[in-house]
Amino acid sequence: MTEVRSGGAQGVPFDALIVGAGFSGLYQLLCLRDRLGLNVEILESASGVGGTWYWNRYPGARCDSESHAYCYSFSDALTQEWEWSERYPGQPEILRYLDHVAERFDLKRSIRFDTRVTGATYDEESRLWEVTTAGGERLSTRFLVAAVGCLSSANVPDIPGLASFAGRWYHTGEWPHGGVDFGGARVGLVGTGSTGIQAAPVIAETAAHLTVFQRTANYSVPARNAPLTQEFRRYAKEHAADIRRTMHTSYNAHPFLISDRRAVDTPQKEREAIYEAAWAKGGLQFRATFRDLLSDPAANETAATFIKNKIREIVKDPLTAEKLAAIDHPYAAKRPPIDTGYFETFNRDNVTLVDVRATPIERITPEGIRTRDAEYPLDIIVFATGFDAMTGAMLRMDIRGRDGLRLADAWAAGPRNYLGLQVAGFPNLFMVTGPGSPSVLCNMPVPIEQHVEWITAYIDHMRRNGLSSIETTEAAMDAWVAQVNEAAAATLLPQASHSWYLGANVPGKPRVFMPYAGGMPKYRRICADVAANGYEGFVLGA
Ligand code: FAD
Ligand code: N01
Repeated sequence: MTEVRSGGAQGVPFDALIVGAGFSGLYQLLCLRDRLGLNVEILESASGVGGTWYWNRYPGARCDSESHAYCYSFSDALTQEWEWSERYPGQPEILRYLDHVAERFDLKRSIRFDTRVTGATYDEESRLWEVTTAGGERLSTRFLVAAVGCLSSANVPDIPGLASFAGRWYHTGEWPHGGVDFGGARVGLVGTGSTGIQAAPVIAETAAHLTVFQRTANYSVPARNAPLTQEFRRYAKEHAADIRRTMHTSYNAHPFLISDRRAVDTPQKEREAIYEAAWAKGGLQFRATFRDLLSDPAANETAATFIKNKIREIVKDPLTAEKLAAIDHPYAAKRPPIDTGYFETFNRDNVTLVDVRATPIERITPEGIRTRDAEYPLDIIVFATGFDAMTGAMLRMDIRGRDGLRLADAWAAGPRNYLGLQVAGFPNLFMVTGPGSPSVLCNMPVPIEQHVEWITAYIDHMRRNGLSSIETTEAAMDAWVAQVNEAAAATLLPQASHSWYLGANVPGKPRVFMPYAGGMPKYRRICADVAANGYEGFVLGA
């Protein structure tokens, strides 16, 4: 292992600082420290590694990528030695996995925990970033890698009266480590995205009463989670290379491909049978049943109708069923949840659904939540209200680039960038899976590994060529933003007008479709070509 020379403390600048110790930051550290031999550390606000899986400890939290794909693939030894227990492991198991990775590769000695980065300023003369932390540290570094997560900035809605609430309230993305006891409590759950849909069935098991406040009805397909059989585990290990190849070929980087069939060309009976089989199998494969689901409204309608009919079959009370099935956007135009008994939960006597689009929440009172036409007394409120996605964590740091340019100003009209990796005016600052990259539309470990390896190769290239700064250009950003918009426009994704892909869930946030929807294989090729062509779109400085 490379000897790490001391950085920062003696005034020696770091070669690189990484912000964040989730999937992205851990691998970035390994690459820069152990493969390139750089003097590098991670700054992490949490007290441990894991990122998403450190923070999201809410009841029911688990992944919706299958376990054999929701992990790193860079180390064959790691793949062979780690045993997943379930098709979709829960948060504690994924956190154990990331902790294992950190221990196995001896990463923790290079991580400063409980260290929140509050600012980063680029110094033109020294070509260094000066990074400041909430604890008052000032550290300088040549490269700054923001591995801050696309879904790491909790979005607590600004509902009047929250401070007056006499009970307890929690955001799912900042869940207490000791857990929350719902026993005998009247619980209000606000939000029916992937998180609310996972949490509701589990909370309902112990709460005296659960009231689900739904603003936008949502699709969900059963996860059909189950323990992994010995046979499947053996298969996944023996075929790890094939699985990796499939993930690298697949549009969403999952270990399965989207079918070549079109829903609109498939006879109705056959189409229904395909949906039934996918429903029975469970999981995100449902989205892969036909290749036109996300491009042709008529095709999408067939999937949407199938799921809405399933909701009506499952939910016994017709009024509740209608509220749950009153979905106003195409299937999968918002990130499609998968669930374990979500719709069935509304058949319980202790669960009520409140449609807060019809009767909006007016305020939170000391006793509970008041909508336009009723008051709901509550002991606990759970906000499953999502995140200031893709840009929130970047903008919560006060980042200032060349000539004092604030990132917040550069992104006032939306997160302009090149390849989701860099922003003009911010030399030597990289984002891992930033806006403008396919990231959140994928099984994320795959785009994370691709970005980290690309950034590593780039930094290596610079060092070998004696270069000290790299920065993208306005022209490269304009061209890339046009490509991102074009890719989105070719899909139905922008049609979910309230989705976080568009920033619509955060009041005042610019409405821009943020991820690159052209697919991971195409994006990978674009990045490889950029590198092969002498890092086109970047200006390299001596
Ligand atoms: P994160 O895991 O978010 O880590 C970012 C880290 O940066 C955090 O630890 C944070 O504390 C730290 N940080 C941020 N700002 C600062 C700062 N200013 N100073 C210091 N530290 C900072 N993706 C999938 O592909 N499949 C799934 O099944 C899946 N399930 C998910 C379930 C949930 C509940 C959520 C919320 C997301 C899920 N995702 C899933 C997306 C998930 O975020 C990614 O898969 C992945 O974990 C992201 O890793 P990351 O390292 O990029 O970011
Ligand atoms: O957040 P969301 P999430 N009043 O933004 C509602 C990943 N993830 O945490 O749609 C009332 O999707 C909001 O309503 P609306 C995955 O990528 C994965 O659930 O804005 N309601 C919506 O219903 C996912 O997409 C898993 O009208 C309010 C909900 O809150 C991403 O994380 C599990 C409101 C927020 O849904 C985010 O998911 C969990 C208000 N003021 C998360 N404000 C897996 O299974 C917001 N809402 C892998």
